[in-house]
Amino acid sequence: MSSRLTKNLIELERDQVLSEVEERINKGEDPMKIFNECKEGMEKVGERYKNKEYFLAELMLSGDLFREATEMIEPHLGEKKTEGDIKGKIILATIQGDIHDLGKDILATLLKLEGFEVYDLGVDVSPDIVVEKVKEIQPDFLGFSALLTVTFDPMKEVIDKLKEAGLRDKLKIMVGGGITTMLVKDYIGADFQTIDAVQGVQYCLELIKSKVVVKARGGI
Ligand code: B12
Repeated sequence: MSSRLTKNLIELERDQVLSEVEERINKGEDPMKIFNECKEGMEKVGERYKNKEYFLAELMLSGDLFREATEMIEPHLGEKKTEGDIKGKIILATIQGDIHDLGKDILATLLKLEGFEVYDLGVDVSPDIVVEKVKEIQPDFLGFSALLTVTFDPMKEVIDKLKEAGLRDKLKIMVGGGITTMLVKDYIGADFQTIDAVQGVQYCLELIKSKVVVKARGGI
């Protein structure tokens, strides 16, 4: 059963959504729980759009409302680590043809809170720019956020070009976003897939931890 917050988001009841978020934040409730209820609402809005009950205008309103709600939630997610704690570098991008960025932005916030240095290339980014940035920044991770099926080939193109340049094995590649699956991960040649930003952060933390252990033991 969906919560009242989820239902109000589906119905695009802006005032009710924002006042409930504010109230629950002030009561000290887990911000990720509130966030996930909003996210569930967005999935349902997407279903209504698919079933032609909603149109582009409603999709846009839901995006704006979700952004407003997450802007209220974000400051309560935790303490940002200081510069000395930087754990690793990550490039994030929504690839060419896709302008969805709500999920990518929340992932960026969570990664920064854990002490990662995040290079967010934005939306509708061409494959060549991603490849250039990987060469320049030499990140530990590359994360694609994908909400449209048209992104699969350009994401694959980036990974193929990284292979050609001999850079593929120097970083781990994640793909996330509502429409992604393990099949998408395998098709584009990524290492990890999820539709949950927290799991993405967990994946990065675990790998960085094992890298530090290998280094401490005298490995690479
Ligand atoms: C809001 C929305 C919009 C907004 C986007 C606003 C914005 N600034 O992002 C607007 C109105 C602009 C929009 C436009 C369009 N949209 Co739209 N949109 C949505 C909707 C309803 C919600 C998406 C969303 O933000 N969800 C909330 C976030 C938080 O969830 P999320 O992105 O999945 O992210 C979470 C995780 O997946 C994870 N994550 C995300 N990225 C990553 C990356 C990594 C590395 C990791 C580890 C984790 C991770 O972290 C987040 C938190 O856990 C979806 C429905 C759906 N089911 O997703 C349709 C949907 C994605 N849109 C769709 C469509 C068709 C369109 C349009 C083509 C419509 C049109 N006719 O113009 C355009 C495309 C424009 C373009 N070129 O990109 C379709 C896509 C169908 C498909 N298979 O390709 C969907 C699925 C709706 C549907 N069911 O038909 N849309």
